[in-house]
Amino acid sequence: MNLAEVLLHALKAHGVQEIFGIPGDFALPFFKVAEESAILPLYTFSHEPTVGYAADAAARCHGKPSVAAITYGAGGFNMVNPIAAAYAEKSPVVVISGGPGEGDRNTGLLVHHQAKRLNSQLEVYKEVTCDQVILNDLQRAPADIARVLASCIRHSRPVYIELPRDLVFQPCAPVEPISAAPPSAQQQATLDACVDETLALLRQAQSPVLVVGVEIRRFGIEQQTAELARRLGIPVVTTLMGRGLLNGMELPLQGTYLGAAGDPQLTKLVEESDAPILLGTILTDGNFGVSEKQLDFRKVVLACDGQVSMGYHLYPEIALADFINELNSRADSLPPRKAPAAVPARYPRDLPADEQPISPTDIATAINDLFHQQGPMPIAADMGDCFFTTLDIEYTDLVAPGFYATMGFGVPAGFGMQVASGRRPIILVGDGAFQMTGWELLNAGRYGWNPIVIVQNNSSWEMLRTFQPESKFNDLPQLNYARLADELGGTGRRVTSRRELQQALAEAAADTGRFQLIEAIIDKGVLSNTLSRFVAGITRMRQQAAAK
Ligand code: TPW
Ligand code: MG
Repeated sequence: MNLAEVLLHALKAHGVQEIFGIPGDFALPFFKVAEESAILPLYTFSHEPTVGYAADAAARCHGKPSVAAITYGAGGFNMVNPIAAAYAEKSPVVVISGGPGEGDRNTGLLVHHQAKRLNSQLEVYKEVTCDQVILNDLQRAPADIARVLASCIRHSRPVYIELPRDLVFQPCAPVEPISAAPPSAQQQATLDACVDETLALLRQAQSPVLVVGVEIRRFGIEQQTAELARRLGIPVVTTLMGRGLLNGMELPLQGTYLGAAGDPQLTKLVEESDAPILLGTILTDGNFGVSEKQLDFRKVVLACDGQVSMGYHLYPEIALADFINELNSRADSLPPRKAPAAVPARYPRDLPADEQPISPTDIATAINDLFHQQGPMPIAADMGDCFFTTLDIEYTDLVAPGFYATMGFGVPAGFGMQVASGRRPIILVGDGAFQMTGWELLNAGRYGWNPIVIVQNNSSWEMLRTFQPESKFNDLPQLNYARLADELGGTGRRVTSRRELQQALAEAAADTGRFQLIEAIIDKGVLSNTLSRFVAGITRMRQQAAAK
């Protein structure tokens, strides 16, 4: 086998199911092998950010690494932001970049696409990946590939593999995957001490609460977490990024904690708890910032990033799964508690088919109605009010840049989702975000992807306007997105009333032959319920801060 085939087989053996990419001359040899060997399916796009977002979404969706392949320099630098997003939100994306070969390195000339040094791209990617390698040593390549792919899975974060273009066809030995080592005596002792302290805390606590976050999904331990919640008998909330976790499982789930932007009961439950146990919860301002001051971190047990912290103690090298499993096996030693009943989430239903203008909440309502008629569909959302709109939609598989909050994610993520799940997604996107990556719908037809895309068109960067209403730059140009859809190979419908919205959604759902785009005209200043509360919460906090 040659080096590229060795790499492709190793990817497959590590669970990778597809490659997204855009080639260039440094990457042409790898793409040739990828296409002709057909070891993994290859999907190409128009612009590199889409490659990164699609791989990120696919990885989130099937819980296995996914590949984003690009050329050196112009391609690689173009994809830094999506990989930064994947790093921040813990999505296991394998970046494969073509790279300069030995011959390119020794000419004394600058190589085209070279920014500063030949290794500049590697250096930049070191900031946004958890492991990296340039495969410039054929002897070491199999071990390096094994190490990097193991890191990707262990940390659930992106990794970077650069493939010098002149080594692609060189013979190479196959990769032996690394099997996880059993915990050392030292690690076991750390785990025991950590669980002892957690149980002691729980024994005394008056109002403990489990706050579960996105790592539970990334590491595939939702069942174990649900079991723990039942055994402990304490209420459970999810974070914004963890919304939809534990869906359909039997446990005392209370809802999604949103701080000042959320249900005040839930906010109180978390912020006044004397033992909040945060499992796999990335501490972000989106998750906690709106109320950060209220959460007393001296009382918090935080299990995330492969460690557990508690008050002033830090227990290193504890995998979340091990922590949860150990708690599960020892939870019976605690006095029994009776958790409150699960709070059934309530979502808006039964959109009136009238001539009223459309609000973001109407879009959520129409989608809920559709789900009740024909079953749920997965959703990919962009950043903008469309993201907050999803909070009024029933729990369903959702990918969204909930913490890193990058725009341009929605349409590419919908593709990644459709590839990974084989299901038709709904894509929610604002007009501003659509202007970044909506064009990629051009590529849907050739792969048979048929998402239903809902563009919330307010001719505005409305989310920014809510924070800074005086700025005229938040006005966006007018464009007929529905007509554009027809040009791009789909079917477009522009709707201005709730009646038209309902009808367009029914027609789009019925037409599965090509992608469907519904352009919903929304007046400026009309926000989703959650964004309204978010703005009100932040304004309140700013006023309080100013008054101090
Ligand atoms: C890659 C900053 C956050 S929200 C927003 C901007 C520019 C406006 C979104 O406008 P859109 O949605 O899509 O029309 P809506 O509902 O607010 O009208 N660049 C990137 N990411 C982010 N987050 C920004 C800028 C931003
Ligand atoms: Mg907008």
